[in-house]
Amino acid sequence: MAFGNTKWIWMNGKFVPWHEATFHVSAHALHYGSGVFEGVRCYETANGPAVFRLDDHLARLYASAAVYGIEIPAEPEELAEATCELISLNGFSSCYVRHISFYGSDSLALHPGNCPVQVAILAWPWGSLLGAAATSGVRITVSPWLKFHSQMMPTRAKACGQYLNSILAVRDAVARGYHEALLLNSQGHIAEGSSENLFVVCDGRIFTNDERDSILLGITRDSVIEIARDLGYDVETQTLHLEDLLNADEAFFTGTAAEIAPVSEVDGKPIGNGLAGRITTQIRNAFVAAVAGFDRRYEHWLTPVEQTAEVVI
Ligand code: PPE
Repeated sequence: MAFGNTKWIWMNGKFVPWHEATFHVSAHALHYGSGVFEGVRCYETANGPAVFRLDDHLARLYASAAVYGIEIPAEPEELAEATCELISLNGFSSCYVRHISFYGSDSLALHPGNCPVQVAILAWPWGSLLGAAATSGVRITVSPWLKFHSQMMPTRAKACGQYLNSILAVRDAVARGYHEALLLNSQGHIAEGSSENLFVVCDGRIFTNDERDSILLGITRDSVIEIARDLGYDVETQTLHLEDLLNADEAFFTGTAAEIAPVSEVDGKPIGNGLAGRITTQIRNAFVAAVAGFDRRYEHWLTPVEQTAEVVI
């Protein structure tokens, strides 16, 4: 399993051993994807592990939940505290964290009615989603699947069932020998990767799209915009056309799981010189410094994980 040596899971207010963290097969979310989640990273810093932009991720979790009427049975402060305790109990110095809240078991009518809302947190060590391609360059393909329009399902919400669209796209891309898919939206403009936002660099200026093009508003995207501006770059949000990407000097993906990954080619056509670009590398280095606590300007993005002594079950 990819989950390594995770010992503890936090579930509905309690820490439970990995093998006991189960829900019933009649859970509403299993059948209909009626849940919301977050992916967060915890990084090693000189002062111990620290969670990157935890409050912003939790704010998005509650906003996603509100869209689907999911009343998370815990306060954000409780989830924040549980996240840090979970990381500490598992003894991780860095890891990926998944918060999930969903409709459990009561009825399988589509209207979730009285299905109890469940909430859980998992943590496990996870390197960059795109592996070696995150350094050498990600080879992407324009997906035959379109990103759903935000009037069909709100793309700002990070909801479980919405990811079937991404799964179709990434499975197709990998089956055709690419690392990742790029989804266009119903207007034919660039939306995003299956699990990343896209930036393009042209003549020293940086461009990315926004919610008007049916994307998830990524927290890494937001961090990169701030970091790039602090580095003195002009960052503009506007609709991106496929030609903008094909003619770009550089392009890169951003996401919690993928972090910052240069896009080296699109359907076999190299972007720029087909290597990680200079500006991409500069932003990536600044991001790495920020998450590791080396840059005081971004310290407020880090929630330190205190050492927890024991589990109270
Ligand atoms: N778009 C999509 C569709 C998306 O799923 C993500 C994150 C992003 C953009 C970037 O958002 P942010 O992580 O806040 O910068 N995808 C998460 C889960 C996907 C996966 O595990 O793969 C993630 O990166 O954790």
